[in-house]
This record gives sequence, structure tokens and C-alpha cells, in this order.
Amino acid sequence: MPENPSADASVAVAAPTCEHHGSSLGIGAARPRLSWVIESAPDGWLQTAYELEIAPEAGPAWSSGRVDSDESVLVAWPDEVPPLRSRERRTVRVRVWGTGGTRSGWSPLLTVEAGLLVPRDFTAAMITPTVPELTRPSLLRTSFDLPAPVVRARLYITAHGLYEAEINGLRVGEDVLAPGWSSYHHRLRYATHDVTSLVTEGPNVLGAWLGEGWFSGRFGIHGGRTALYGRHTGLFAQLEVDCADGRRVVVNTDERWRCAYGPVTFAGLYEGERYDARAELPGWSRPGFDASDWQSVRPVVFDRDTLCAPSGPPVRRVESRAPQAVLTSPSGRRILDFGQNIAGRVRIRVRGHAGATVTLRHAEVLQDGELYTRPLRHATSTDTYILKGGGTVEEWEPRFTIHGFRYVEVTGWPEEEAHLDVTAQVIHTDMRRTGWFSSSDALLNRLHENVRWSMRGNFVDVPTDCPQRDERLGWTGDIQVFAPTASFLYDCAGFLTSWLADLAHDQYADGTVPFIVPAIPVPEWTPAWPAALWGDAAVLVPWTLFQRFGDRSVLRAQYASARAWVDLIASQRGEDGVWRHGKQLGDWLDPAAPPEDPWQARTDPYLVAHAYLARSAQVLALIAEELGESADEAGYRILAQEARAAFLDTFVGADGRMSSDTQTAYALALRFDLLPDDDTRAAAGERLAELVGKDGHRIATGFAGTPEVCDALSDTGHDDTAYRLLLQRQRPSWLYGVTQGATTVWERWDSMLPDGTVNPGEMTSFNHYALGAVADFLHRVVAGLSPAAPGYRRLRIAPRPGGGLTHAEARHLTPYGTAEAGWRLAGGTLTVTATVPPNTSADIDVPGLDATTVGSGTHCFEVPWPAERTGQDWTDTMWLKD
Ligand code: RAM
Repeated sequence: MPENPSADASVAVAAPTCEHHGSSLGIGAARPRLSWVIESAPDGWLQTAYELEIAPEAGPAWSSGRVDSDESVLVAWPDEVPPLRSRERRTVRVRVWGTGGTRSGWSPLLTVEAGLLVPRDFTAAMITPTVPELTRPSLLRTSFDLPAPVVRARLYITAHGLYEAEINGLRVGEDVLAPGWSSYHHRLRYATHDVTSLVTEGPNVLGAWLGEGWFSGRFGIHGGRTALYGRHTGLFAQLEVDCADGRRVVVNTDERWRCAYGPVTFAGLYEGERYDARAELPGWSRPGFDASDWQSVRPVVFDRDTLCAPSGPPVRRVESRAPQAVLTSPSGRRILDFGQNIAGRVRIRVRGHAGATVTLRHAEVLQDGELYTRPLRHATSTDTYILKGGGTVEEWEPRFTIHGFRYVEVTGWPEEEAHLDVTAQVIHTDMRRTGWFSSSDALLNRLHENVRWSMRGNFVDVPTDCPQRDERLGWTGDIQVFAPTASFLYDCAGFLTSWLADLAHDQYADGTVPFIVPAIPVPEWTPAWPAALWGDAAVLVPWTLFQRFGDRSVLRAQYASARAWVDLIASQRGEDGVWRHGKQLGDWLDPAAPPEDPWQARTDPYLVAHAYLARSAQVLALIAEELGESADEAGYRILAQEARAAFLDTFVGADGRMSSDTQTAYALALRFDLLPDDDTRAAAGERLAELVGKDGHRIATGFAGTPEVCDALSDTGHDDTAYRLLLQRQRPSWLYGVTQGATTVWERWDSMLPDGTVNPGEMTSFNHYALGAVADFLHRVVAGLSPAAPGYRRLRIAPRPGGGLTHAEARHLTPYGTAEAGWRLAGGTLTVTATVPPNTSADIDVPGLDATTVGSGTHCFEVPWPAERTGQDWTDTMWLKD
């Protein structure tokens, strides 16, 4: 390679990436931060310098020259390079120097293209159809001519509601449920599509399907409400075409567009979709279609300042699954079992006579062999397709709805068609998978898969509680506890950054964090009030993103929001310094609480609340330190100390017993570092282990305690107890659901009762990730892989073998490359393996070995491990007892 005369073949760099984007078309940052991963390097390699080359589309490239730096993650856009202007494209490549004077060749190129960065770049109008039935989805179109061949075309598009765009009869892009859900009146995300290959010289048509979605459709709890953001759906599209003759043609949504009803006669996120194929308008988005009888549209008042580029990937169809079984229910209905509880919808291929109606009802579970829909509450989740007939195969999948389901009951399938051609389309935000775990215990592995599926089912643009019932809301507490797990399993940095921006926008002026973000009015929960664990998402989610992705700017972006939250709750402390204020959810869903009253936890809700205040104050001090806000840092450290002292005075007795003598109380005190010394900590660990034993090694914790209890046990030397709890199969336990055939994590430990009937409670979701937060313990402690410095710049490899497992391993694509930790027991030896990415190091903490630090590469450590240390295989004994 002439360009790299002295490159060292042992060091190779992958193409850089920018911000948290997989695709860098239409990005919203004028000075995007750049990252690169060293794909291969000699063991122990550290970067000592890099050179960036940034080139405009025409003209000479700029080079940074050799920059002495070990940074390779989210490196600031060079000061010397002008920021990107709207629509501007640059290519970026990098090469690096490192240990031993090695130098890589140039990386492959990254092409970045800015979206429209300032409001005045947007020239389109938000238009709404003037059809009589506002709630009915419609079609919108315009036609235009292009004077010359096309060099480049971009469609900038968004909606009030949901849209799917078409150009000349072809669908634009693959996004589903676009533009997703955000706090629309503050942030409306537009997409940028490269449509160069869709438009052509001569006549063209740009059109879109438009539905209600979150904007104006029914949403919320107890049936929800309509028109949450407005009554009128709207389309906003700006097509910019650069022609070969140098002209730019811009096609905007404006009052010249036309609209009509299409074949979608109704669509609701909860209700499902109805489609009458007889009402199709063939060719409606192609030139030559006669739209003379279409209605007019009108522009609506719209604030272009709200438009922003997405920071994460869109929602897409990510997988297609065939049914695993076709069942006939006792009442004679046909039910398809897809073998996995998912978020998505089905696609059918069917032939039959005009007017035949296929009805698809969705549910997560069966009871007595029939589809069981009570847990869906008001979400009827029914799709209907009316055939147009004519002898051809008709293919259909709804556009503007999504369901949480494993089973689909099919009625009305034409009798002459023997084959039920139905596939499930798994739909969620199209994030890159970054995390894997496996072990010698098949049930534990299935639990981990269930956690991953619950993440997939609930990362549908917004981190939701559940994907199936009339809820699907961005509950702050759920993601607060689950964010560490999520950040391991998938690259959700851009996704959660976006959601946090909404959190800050929707936060009340006094600092109260809404229970759900985007915030919408829901009975019982609005107006919101300050509640621990939920509100603490404002502080703890940004901190998790910083720890896991090394992104400091999310701390800056959320800083005011995090402060507002902590300042508010600190101001509500009583004279004794304890935050004992308002209605607290506390250890929500303690298994001892009766099904109809999830508030009835064993642990004092104010103990939970105050522990969280102390934790958020500590973390906020760390955030302030990272941001160089030293006055704030000092202030929040004092607050944290005061909170800790008040916690001790109020909730911990002189003998170390806590006022709530419960697992959650000890777990929080230990994990949030609220105890004064090692002796008290040891005693709390003892007591916690004792309580877990007394509770029969079954779960006795709710939302607050469950994510912490195994760690609290392990931290205090009670790995054996942690494993007994983790591997317990009798309810309540993590593995109970697995033994019942669960394919996702449930909201309640016993969402399904042992007799196969569904828990009678009002809240009985079969797809709730919160209690799956234990997967983070599997990654960090069972397999032993965690970050010791933000972004995994330094790893901690600290496996804790036990529980009768004979091996466990975790793998994670860190911002620096692939990291692995795993161990295996055989022949009286424990063998720990660690893979450390280039440009990082790892602290190794293996029982029986002196602590050590290693550089990049794959390392093996062996320790004699007598059989009695293997730990008892509790699962088997408990299984036999069952
Ligand atoms: C339920 C939600 C969620 C929880 C709230 C408090 O309705 O499903 O999991 O955060 O209640």
C-alpha cells in the first residue's frame, strides 16, 4: 500500500463512527465526536497518538497531523475543522500509533452527512388532511417534475402522528412507527433518507400514509385518552433533489398537496388496525394516477424550532418468525403459537374472495387453551384484513399499530386456503447487539434470554414498562433500574440520550420528574409528585450511560435536570434531615403485597426514599466532579454526607439492626454505601443473608431491593446465598417463571400461577424488564465483566464462581472493542479467561489469586479449586424437592 509505507500490519483500525450513530446520514451535530476501535494489535498495545484526516466533498483534506493522545472514544471534532453546515458531507479516516512505535494503516472511511441543523433550513409546512373523519388514516400526495437527471436526493420527513412515505410507488426506507414518540411539543425528530435512487428526471410523486399513533390516537392508562398532543395529524416533508444541471429542486409539504382516505379504515396503537383491501388505490404514489377527486390539505401552526435529528436508530422490523405450532383451542379456534413473546405484529399472505375478513387477535398467554386477553385491559389488539379477491395472493401487515404477543388467534381465514401463511415481525429500535452471557445452567441461560427479549419488547423508541396492555409508557423507575443491563445487551446510548432529553423537557419547573416520559396525563399519576427510584432516573440513568459508554456530554446535557431533582428532594427533608415526604412507591411490588395493592411493601417507603436521596446526592457529586463544577461538587458531597448521617440515625439501630428488618433495607444500605464502617457492613451482610435464608431463599424484594440484593450478598462475602437466591425455582424467584415456560421477564414473580391461571391482579404483564435487572449481576459478578473506568477504558474482571455452575462467560462489545470474561471448573482447577481490548487494561480479581492488572490480549489464570468450593448445585436439590 503506497499510502502506508511504514504501516505495521499488526495494528488495524476499523472505520471511525460518530456520536452514537450506526448510520451517519442526517446527523444533528455540527461537530460530531469521533470514535474508532482498534481491530487488531499486539498484546498489551496502547495508543500513543492518532492522526485524523477529514475531507470535504471537493477540495483538499485536512489533517490533524500526529496528535499525542490515548483517546479513541468520542474524541472531540477538531477545533481547526469548521463545523458541518446543514447537508454538508465529509469523509473521515484515522490512523494510530502505539506501543513499541507501531503505526496502523489508514482506517476505512466514515462518511458523515449533516441533516438540517437550523430551523430556517426547514421550508416545508406541517399539513393536515381536510377529511371529515379526523381519526381515520389517510393518504397524502404531491406530484412534481425534475428537469434533469438526479445526482443526489434527500427526504427530510416527520409527522404529527405516524407516517410511511412512498416515492413513485416504492416505500422510502424501512423505519416503522416513524417518527416514534418523543415529547413532541419540545422535540420532534425528523428522519433523513437518501432517496437518490427513487426519484428520476421527469414526473415523480411523493406521498405518505398518515396515522394517529401517539400524537392523537388513544393512549394512556384505563383506556387512555385521545388527542394527547393535538387533534390533527400532520405531515412535514421536504424533498431536496440536486440535479445534474446544478439545479436544486425542493418539494415541500404545502397547501398544494392532496389527500384521500386509503384502505386503512382505522389504526390505533392499542386497538389494532383495520384494512379494507377493496378500498386500495392502486398506483396512488406513482405518476399518472388520477387524484382529481382528492381533497385539499391545510397547513397547521407548527413550531420548526422543535425539529431535531435523532440521536439513536429508528424502530424497524428486526426479525421475522414462523409460528412454532398451530393449535386448535377447546372452543375450536385456531391459535398460532410463535414460541416467543415479542413486540411486533404479523404479516399474512392470503388468497380468497373479495370481502372475506381475516381477524387476528393477539395475546401473550393462553388460559385453559384459549387466548387470554384480560391482562391487555383496554388494548383490544385486533387487526382485521378484508380481502380484495381476484385470485392473487394478498400480502398484508398493519402499519400503524404494534402488539405484545406470543399467540395469535386467526378467524375468517378463507377455507379454501389450507396453509396459514402468517409470520410474526419482531419490531423494536434497531440497536446493535453488544452483550452475551452463557453458563452451565440452562435455566439461567434462558432467564438471560428472557431479559434480552423483554428489553427488545420494550425498547420501541421509548423505554417502556410493557408492550401489550393499555400502558406501554416510559416509566422512569423501570429504566432507572434496568439501564445498566440494557447498556450491556445493546448499544442503547443514542436511544437513552434521546429519552433523557425528553425527561429534562417534561420535568416540572420545581424539579419534579414525571413518572412517565414522554409525560402524558394518566389517571392517578398526574400531576406527578416527587417519588424516589422513579425520579432518580434524572441522575442515575445519565450516570449509567457515562459509565458504560464513556459519554461525558450526556452528563452535561442532563446536569440541570439532575440538579433540579436533587435540589427539590433535598429541600423537602424534615428537621431530622430525612426525606420523608409525600406518597412514595418505595419497594413497589414487594411479593408480600396483595395482588390488588402493590404499595404494601414490607420496607418503610421513606427508608427507600431517603436511601435514594443519599445515592443520588453521591452520584450528583461525582457528576459535578466530572464536569469540573467544583462548587457544586463540594455542595453535593456535603448533602450526601448529611443524608448518610440522617439515614444512620433514623433507620439503623445501635446494634446494626435496621428499622425495617428486611432484605431491601439491608441491600440498599449496603449498595448505596450508607453504613459507617466495615463491621457494620459485615453485620448488615450477615443479617441480609440470614433474612434471605429465613425467606427460604425466595425473593422478598420489590422494584428497589431486587436489583441490589444479589450484589449486596456477594459484596459482603455471601456468594453462596446469592447463588441460592438466584437459582431458586420456587416462587417467588427469577427462575420460577422460566420453569413455567416464560420467554420474557414478567411484571410479577407469579404473573402465571403454578396451576396455569393468570395472576388476578390488575397489573399482570408478561413482558416487563425491571425485575430482569439481575442480568447485570450475571454479567458483572457471575461471569465477572464490568467497567472499572468509564466506557470500559479499564475493565474489572472479577468472577465469583459458585452455585454449582461449572462455567460462565460474558462478552461485551465495549467502545474499545470486544471484551470477554469467563471461567470453567474442571479437574480441581478454576480457569479464568479474560479478553481485554486494545488500548485498555483490566484489573483482575480472581478468588485465590493476588490482584493484578493486565494489558490487552487474552489472558488465562488458573487456581486450584477443590470440589467443596464449587458450591452446591442448589437448583437440582430444589428441583427434586418441588
Ligand atoms: C406500573 C408500570 C410500571 C411501574 C408503575 C409504578 O403501572 O407497569 O412498571 O413503574 O406501575
